[in-house]
Amino acid sequence: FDYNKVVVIFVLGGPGAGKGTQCTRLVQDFGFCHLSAGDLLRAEQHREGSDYGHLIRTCIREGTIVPMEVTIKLLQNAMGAAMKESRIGDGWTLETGRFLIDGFPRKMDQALKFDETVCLSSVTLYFSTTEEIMLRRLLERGKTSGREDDNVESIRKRFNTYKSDTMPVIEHYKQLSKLVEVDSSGTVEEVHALASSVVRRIFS
Ligand code: UP5
Ligand code: MG
Repeated sequence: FDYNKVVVIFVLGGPGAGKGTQCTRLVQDFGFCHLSAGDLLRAEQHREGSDYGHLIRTCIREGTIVPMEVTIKLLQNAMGAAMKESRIGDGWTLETGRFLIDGFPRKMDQALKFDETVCLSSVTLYFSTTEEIMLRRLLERGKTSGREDDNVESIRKRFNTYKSDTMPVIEHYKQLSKLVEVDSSGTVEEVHALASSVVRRIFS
C-alpha cells in the first residue's frame, strides 16, 4: 500500500503523561487509527511462538528500549492490517489512513529508521507535565493495571530512559518545527480540550 497517502502523528510524553488516555479521546473526535507501541510490544510478549517474549519482558521491566527492528516491524504490520481493513474499492478511507502512533519514536535511531523505511510524520504531539504528577498517576494505576512496570523501581528507570533517550527525539522534532507541546497537567477533560484544538488546527 501507499505510505505516501498516510498521515502519521507521533504522540510522545513521559511515562504516565496521559498519551494513551488522550489518544482514545482523539480517536473519538477525529477517527484516527491509534497504535500504541507499548501495547503492541506487550501483545507480542504474550503471543505464543514469539521469538521476542523474553527480550520484551526484560526491556519493559527495566524501562529500556526494545531494539527498534522489533517495534518498527510490529508498527508496520499493524498499519498494514488497519489499511487493509479499511479498503473501500481501490481507495482508502481517510480516517484509517490517519495514524496516531503513541509512545514512539522514543529514541533517535527509531525516529530516523521510521522516516527512512516507513514514512515521514506530519507532526509530534508532546504531552508534557512534571515527574511528580506522572509518578502519582502511575502509582495510582499500578494498584489495578497489572503492568509489570508500574512500580516505583521500574518507574524511576523509565524516567531515566525518557530523559536520556526520548528528550533528544523531542528536541529533534522541535528543531524541525514539527513539535506541538500540550500541557498535560490538568484534568483529562482540560488536556483533551487543548489536544483536540491543536489537532483541529493542524487539519484545517
Ligand atoms: N491519567 C491520564 N491522564 C490523566 C489526567 N489528566 N489526570 C489524572 N489522571 C490521568 O495514563 C496513565 C494513568 O494516568 C492512567 O491511569 C490514566 O487514567 C491516568 P496513560 O494515558 O496510560 O499515560 P501514558 O502516557 O500512556 O503512560 P504509559 O505508562 O503508557 O507510558 P509509557 O510511555 O511509560 O509506556 P508505553 O506503554 O508507551 O511503553 C512501555 C515500555 O515499552 C517502555 O518503557 C519500553 O520499555 C517499551 N517500549 C519500547 O521499547 N519501544 C517503544 O517504541 C515503545 C515502548
Ligand atoms: Mg500508554
